[in-house]
Amino acid sequence: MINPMLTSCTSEITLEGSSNAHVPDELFAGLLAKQACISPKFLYDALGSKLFEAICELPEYYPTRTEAAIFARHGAEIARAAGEGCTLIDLGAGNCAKAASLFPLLKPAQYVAVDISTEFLHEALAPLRQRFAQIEMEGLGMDFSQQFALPAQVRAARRLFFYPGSSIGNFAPDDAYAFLRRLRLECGDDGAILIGIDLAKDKAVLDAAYDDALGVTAAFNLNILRHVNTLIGADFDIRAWRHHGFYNAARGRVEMHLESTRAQLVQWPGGARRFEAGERIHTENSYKYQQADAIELLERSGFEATRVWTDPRCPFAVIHAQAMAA
Ligand code: AVJ
Repeated sequence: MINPMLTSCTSEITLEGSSNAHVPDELFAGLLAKQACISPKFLYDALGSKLFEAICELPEYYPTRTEAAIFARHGAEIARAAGEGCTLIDLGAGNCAKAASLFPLLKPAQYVAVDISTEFLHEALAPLRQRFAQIEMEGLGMDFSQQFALPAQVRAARRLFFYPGSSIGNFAPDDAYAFLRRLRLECGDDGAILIGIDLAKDKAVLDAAYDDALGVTAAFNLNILRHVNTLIGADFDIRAWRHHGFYNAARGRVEMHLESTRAQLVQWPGGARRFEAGERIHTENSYKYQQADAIELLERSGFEATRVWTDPRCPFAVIHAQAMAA
């Protein structure tokens, strides 16, 4: 059952609005909106990043496994498309495992791992520096969903933006376009993107992937409230909320919500919000694309698809696209 009122709320990662320093403002605005929402980027504190890692191990959660199989199967072709010696910029690097799996074939000159979950990122990067001593490495703890400027130590030549896992799905299509335009501006005419995009599929498969039997996705979603408690000193009672994750076929996206199981007041220094029993907080959208639409979106953004790799058993696309001369 979908409450159409909820869909007006933006739980996508938005491009406008506050910078990192204004995180609380962004949270207050979402919590006080008629249809309450929390940006999915707040799913990723140190525990949230670990819970997402656990999600990637679940039998129901197909994207990570499907994409990894594409990398394993077509790694040599991917490396040929990208070329050795690029500046590999990993957006939402997390545990850095996906990029690391490509290092032996891709042989990047520099690896730049970017993630909002700073502590988790630096823990992941340390062993990689040992294992791949010949690759120059940078870890950037930042929110790249906002306007971002890459620091001077990031090489300018042959930038390859690596955006795997269908993280692009967290943006509404218009914001995805704006985000990709920014990437196009951040790489020169010799730049490219290697992106993983989840494709629309059977509702039953999607529902199970975002509401798994073990309840790991539920814990991941509920953890956002713990994180918000830490960020703004709120007093969310985690036990009074219930996870929902389902495919909204009409909107072409998976949605995650948290439902209040009773009437309650949530307070934080300087504010409060009353929630009725059954009222929901929208925490994530995960858009699922048609392959042709994904390619068209990249082309409108200034990237020409050079290769597309898919999995015949599970619709998911890995696309290498070259910057088109401006
Ligand atoms: C990291 C945004 C790609 O949308 O599938 C996993 C996050 N949410 N389970 C996704 C997520 C619930 C994931 N992305």
